[in-house]
Amino acid sequence: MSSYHPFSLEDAIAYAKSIPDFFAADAVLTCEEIGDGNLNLVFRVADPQQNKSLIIKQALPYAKVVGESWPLSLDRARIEREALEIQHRLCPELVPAIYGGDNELAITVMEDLSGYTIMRQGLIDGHTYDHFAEHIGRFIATTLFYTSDLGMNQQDKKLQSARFINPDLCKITEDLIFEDPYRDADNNNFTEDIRPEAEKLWQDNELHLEVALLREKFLTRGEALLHGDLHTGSIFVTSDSTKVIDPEFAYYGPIGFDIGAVIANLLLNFAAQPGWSDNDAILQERRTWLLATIGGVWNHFEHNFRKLWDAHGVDIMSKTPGYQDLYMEKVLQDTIGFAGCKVIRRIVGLSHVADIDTIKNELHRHQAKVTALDIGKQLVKQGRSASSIAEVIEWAAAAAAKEGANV
Ligand code: SR1
Ligand code: MG
Repeated sequence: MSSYHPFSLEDAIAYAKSIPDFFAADAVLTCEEIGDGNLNLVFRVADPQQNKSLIIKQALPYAKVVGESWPLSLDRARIEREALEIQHRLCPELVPAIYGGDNELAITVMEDLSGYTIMRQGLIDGHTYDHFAEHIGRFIATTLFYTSDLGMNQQDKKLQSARFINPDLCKITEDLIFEDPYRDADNNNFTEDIRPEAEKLWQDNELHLEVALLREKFLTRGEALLHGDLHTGSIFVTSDSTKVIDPEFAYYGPIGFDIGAVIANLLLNFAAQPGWSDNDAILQERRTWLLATIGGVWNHFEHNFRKLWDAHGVDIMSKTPGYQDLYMEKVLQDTIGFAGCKVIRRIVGLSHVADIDTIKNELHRHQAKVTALDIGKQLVKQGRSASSIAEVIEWAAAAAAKEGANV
């Protein structure tokens, strides 16, 4: 019989005490449940006397955001821990340290990042992070290159991909990102003011064709071990450090999906900024930073990925002149298309973003949704013919220039 049971605060303390060489045997530990995500319990266990703490994350057997009617496999906790271990080995300074875990209890024990801010909240609060593009571009390039057929033994990659079959979490993405927003689905979630825009999405065949092509890539292209849910709520930041958490959606998929996720969430914050900026100068300054950061994320990813390919590529045929350029062009186009899908799902799909939903001013909130949908649709429709990240920046700026005119 399985020993699984959702942890109480006392269970979390008892488990934390069993981690070798962390807390002193006589330490008096405190514990709080701090999980604010859609799926899991998160406990922070601390020894205030010694100023030491750790995090215990436990998967629930269902989606917390919906309830027990939406069962989810506990194996996602193992997948998350193994993905974190690979990512930490490849980018130790960009991923929290893992202290332990238990597959049956569906828990992972890891470094506490209490001194950090969740990037989504940091952006909402008006902060900018000048090292972020370099850090996340390097994280994505390194973790994806070394888990792909370009950077690892191709037979080992096949065996590794078998450890990351993640059907329940992939189905969430397949439904919530690549299907529901494009039909009148029960799980959709939007305010009535946005219904006309949602209905346009349901009837837009040109859009549906591009989404079907992107969905096919998500379903079939096992290019690299993705993080799988790389939004700004999965990234902790300080002014000079970045840590990526929460890869429970990890699976072997198309490289552009992770880069697209980061860019989509920067664009969602871009669309939201009139609701958070006190005056036009601040608005322009923040939006300029967001657009520069979008360019920087792609450019740092591309630079690092090409450098790794040239120096450490394991596939002889991939050295064929011209192949790398074609490959990078495909990744750019996928990135843009996936980013568009990820923007659209956060406006009409089940799960939204605080950047937009917590804007107090109703008109600003409505405008942010309209701007985001405008950008998202453009990205999906134009992604397949794009040749530069500068086009994304132009489309976002053009959508912002229309604000007020199309609400
Ligand atoms: C039912 S889970 C909803 C969303 O939360 C996660 O962070 C993923 O983005 C997922 O799509
Ligand atoms: Mg998450």
